[in-house]
Amino acid sequence: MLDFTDRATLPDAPREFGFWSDGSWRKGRAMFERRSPGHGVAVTLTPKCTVDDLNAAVAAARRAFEDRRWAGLPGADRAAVLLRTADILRRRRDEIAYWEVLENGKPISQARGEIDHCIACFEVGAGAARLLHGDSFNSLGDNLFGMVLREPVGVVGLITPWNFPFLILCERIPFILASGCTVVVKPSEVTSATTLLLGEILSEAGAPDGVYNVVTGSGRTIGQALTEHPDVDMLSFTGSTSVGRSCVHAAADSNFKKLGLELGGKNPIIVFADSDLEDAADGAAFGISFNTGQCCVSSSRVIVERSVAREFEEILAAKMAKIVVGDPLQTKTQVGAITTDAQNSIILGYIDKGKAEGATLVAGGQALDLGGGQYIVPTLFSGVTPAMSIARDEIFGPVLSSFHFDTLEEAVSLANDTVYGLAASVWTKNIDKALVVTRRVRAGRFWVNTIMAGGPEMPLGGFKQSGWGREAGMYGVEEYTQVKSVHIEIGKRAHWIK
Ligand code: TXE
Repeated sequence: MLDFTDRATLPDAPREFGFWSDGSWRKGRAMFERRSPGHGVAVTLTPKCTVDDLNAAVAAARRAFEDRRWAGLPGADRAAVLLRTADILRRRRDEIAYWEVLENGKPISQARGEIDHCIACFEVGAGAARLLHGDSFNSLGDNLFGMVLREPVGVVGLITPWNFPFLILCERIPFILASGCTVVVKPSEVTSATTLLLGEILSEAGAPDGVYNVVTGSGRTIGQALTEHPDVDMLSFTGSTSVGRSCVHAAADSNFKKLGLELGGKNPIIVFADSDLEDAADGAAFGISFNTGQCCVSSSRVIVERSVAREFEEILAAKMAKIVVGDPLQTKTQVGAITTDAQNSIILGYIDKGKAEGATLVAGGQALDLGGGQYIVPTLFSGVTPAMSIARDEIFGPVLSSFHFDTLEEAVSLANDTVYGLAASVWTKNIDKALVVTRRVRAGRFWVNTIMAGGPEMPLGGFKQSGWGREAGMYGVEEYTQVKSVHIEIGKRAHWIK
């Protein structure tokens, strides 16, 4: 029996999972072995599904949608399933966090906090299921009454990445299910375990068979086939901008499925001289180190007023040096392992490029060898100029670039000097500056004197090349609906042919 508490240890052998389709576990014909990025040992085996497995899952989701076993329920009944799911997640919190740590490499205390957030997502989703409604028009004259119905889009395909396997899933699933849609999920091949576990949890909570299905496997085969599937009505994709672009092509070339996209970010954090510099430095250190910077809303560019730049960077570097990097199963760890070998090489490559392009390394910069895992110390570069690759590209690792500005105009222009627009923050004690910057920076999520705060009541999503649409809250559930205009004649209709 595995122990999921603070004394958690590695499993003796990798745990084997099936895939989840039409309400039950199915056996995979070939398996993918996942090694813990923090420990280097095999921890899970998940199926390499075939396109036939995917087609069967889509067919199950289609049946479950068309016979109205889910969409036909009162919102209160869907809400009850979502609330029971939240209860089961509360009970199984430490176990889900454990598998998340072993496949992803994130620290156990962070993973547990994420599951708490997921529980909140299901509770907010339950509220959304009951509150979802359309509109009416009582202004069309005495002979006509108009209603706008919100109807579920249908079968949704959901493709998720490896950085927040369960959190990103739970920022979408409760809202997809609240709308009455059914879903086929394709998680990242390296972090599929917790997405699979949600199948049996939703089933225990009372979700009918076929409402939630998971097919595991590679992006190139299963992911691509899902994006091209003619019987999928909508696709929600979170991942790289390049695969996001291929989703747009696949949708156009198949059935014009509706798309929701959450893609990359290169998020600015603007620090004015009148801010509390300790607070801002703490926010910047957290913003770049949380989830080892493998986070779409990581604040990877700090834009600091020149008059305090040196002082600020000293405070920030001192804080970054105190961050506890290490074994993700230890509760004191703040920064765990880099999730994949490929990502580890990408991040180290950018650290080399930063040095080669002439930026000054102020903190970190080195990889750590901690007994079989792959770790990178949170890194700060100063003297970064807008043309450098560390200034422009989404590194997706704990590498922060510092820029300096003299005027508010310059700060806003540096902040907006990116193809992305996912998140941003500003630090100042001056309300006028805070509001001007909030209005002028183009980003879907914005924080003033804080960072990464918020809950599933608030919408998530990006401007510019960071994506299309919004997830979570009432905005999120509405994305999974389409509106129908209904016109009702009152009394006798005037005849066209007299
Ligand atoms: O992402 P991919 P990767 C960025 C980050 C990172 C880079 C590459 O910069 O360095 O992307 O990461 C599935 N059709 N982000 O390669 O490939 C894949 O199996 C359909 C930012 O892991 O986009 C997985 O389930 N699906 C991002 C999902 O897409 C395909 C989070 C994401 O993988 C597919 C992750 C295809 N052709 C990476 N190819 C963020 N901003 O949150 C792959 N997939």
